[in-house]
Amino acid sequence: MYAMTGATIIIKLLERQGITTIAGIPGGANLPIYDALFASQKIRHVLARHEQGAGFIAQGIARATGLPGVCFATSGPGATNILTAIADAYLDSIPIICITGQVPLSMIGTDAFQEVDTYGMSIPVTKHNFLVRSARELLRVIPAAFRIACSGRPGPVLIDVPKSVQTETIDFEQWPEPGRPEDVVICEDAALLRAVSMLDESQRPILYIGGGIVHSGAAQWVRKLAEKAEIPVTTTLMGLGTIPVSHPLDLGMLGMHAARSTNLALEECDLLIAAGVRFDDRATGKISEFCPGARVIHMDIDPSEVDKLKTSHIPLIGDVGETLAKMYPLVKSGGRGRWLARIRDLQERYPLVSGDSLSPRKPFGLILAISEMVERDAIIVTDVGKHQMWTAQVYPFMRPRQLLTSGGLGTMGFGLPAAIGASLAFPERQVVCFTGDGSLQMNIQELATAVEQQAGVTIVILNNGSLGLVRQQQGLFYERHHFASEYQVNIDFPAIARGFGMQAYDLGDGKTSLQSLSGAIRDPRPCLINVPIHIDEDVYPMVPPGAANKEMIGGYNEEYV
Ligand SMILES: Cc1ncc(C[n+]2csc(CCOP(=O)(O)OP(=O)(O)O)c2C)c(N)n1
Ligand SMILES: [Mg+2]
Repeated sequence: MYAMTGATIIIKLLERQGITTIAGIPGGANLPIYDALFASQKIRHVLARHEQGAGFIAQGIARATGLPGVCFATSGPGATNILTAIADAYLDSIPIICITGQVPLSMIGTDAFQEVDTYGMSIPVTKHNFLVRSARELLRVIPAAFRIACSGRPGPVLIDVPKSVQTETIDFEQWPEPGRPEDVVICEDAALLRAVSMLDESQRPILYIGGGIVHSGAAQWVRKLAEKAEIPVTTTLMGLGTIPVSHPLDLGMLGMHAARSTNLALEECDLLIAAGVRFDDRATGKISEFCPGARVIHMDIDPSEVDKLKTSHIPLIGDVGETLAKMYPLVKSGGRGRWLARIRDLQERYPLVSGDSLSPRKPFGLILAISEMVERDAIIVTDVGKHQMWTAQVYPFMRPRQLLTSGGLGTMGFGLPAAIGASLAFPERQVVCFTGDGSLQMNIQELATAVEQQAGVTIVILNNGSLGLVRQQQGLFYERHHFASEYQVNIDFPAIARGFGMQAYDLGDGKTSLQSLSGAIRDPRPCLINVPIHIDEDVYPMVPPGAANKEMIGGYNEEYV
């Protein structure tokens, strides 16, 4: 027989789930949970400097490992601050568990100090959420939260725990089993066989793969199927790394900032095998004109994704890894030499990188030079903006979970705390965060957390003195009205980083060279490198928002560059 408070039950259940790191910030409404955490020998607490930082640290852990990350916030402002990180996890299907403090049950609905309706506000941005009404409920709710976060299509779960529930003591006989993912759903055989013959008939198929492949651990099956049936593979931003960049069948990213050859190949394909993707507008452009001549096979674990934006000829609802594995032995091998030759021809005609873009003072050259300085198992994190797209375009990603980036929500401020989370999960690996001067300022306070935790992150600022991606759109579509997108103050980021206790370097100081920093990048302590980038360096090619992918502008062989 056990007698325990709700707060202690929470911490013990988290320990039983195997949780070893929690990021958060304490406050009045979650102090009992913090007091129980104080007594834990198994869980390390990471004190973030803003709850959004805590949420993204938990996400960094979850994205790097595939296992759920946990974060804590107090009621009211703590909860509202963490909501952005939860919404971000929701759009990218990342399993995190967020436990918020709430005012005591008797005060709910009275506009008590630091009371907001966290449950209500989190409904649209969580996979599931709970408002716990008794300590006993925790024995059911906490394992259920983990099961839900990790089963099927993963996602964030929020548990709001009133302070009176945290302090309530109950007796109970037995601990519940930890929450584990449910068995995966397998697609129907009849549909699978139809998909196999559709593929066998196709002359110009393309595999279009995304984050679902990463979540299901299906990268090896993508590769095997692609190699056997000679299918070129394009990935979304979330899918980068699932097929190595060096692979001859890799087409890179599709969509708004894809290589021209990739979008043109999609125009010509006769069969689109969409696997673990959701036809996001950044990938498809104007959906009615996406892959105009193609039949569509759509594989996804989440039935609500099928036919949501693009009607499929054959939906295959189930775990994508299982679906691809079942398909692999059944499909005909080879026979698509002409299609592969056509694609090589497009790629030669429209290279993404060429000429002076390889100078290390230019974005592509800088990113490629850094990729050669870091170890192969380094984890790459980005923020949101031009620097994110340049990284997605040219970094040689070789494995799933190598790139951590905010895809669906596109949240500036994601990079630094997510990089800290990744480093906490894999302390022996190098973690490089490519950020922008705008994005870094959204969660710059987490520099303190990185120093305090001695997280081995290298922060590389591509500093163009502007909200670059916004400024680019103003240049192209708003008559060059560069309004509210150019910073008037030149910030000395290295001085700020040093103020937080971090090593810092400036490639703009006239004496520091990138090559001289290889020791600093390898150093396990956190460091920051400021790299001046010309304000007019833009990201090309680009599909104008709302246009069809074939209407992309810029890139080599075009008047824009
Ligand atoms: C929280 C948030 N606010 C606003 C935006 C809109 N936005 C997208 S990119 C961008 C500019 C990013 O600037 P910076 O981080 O310096 O990157 P750059 O594009 O200059 O490389 C803005 C404001 C956003 N994505 N996220
Ligand atoms: Mg910028």
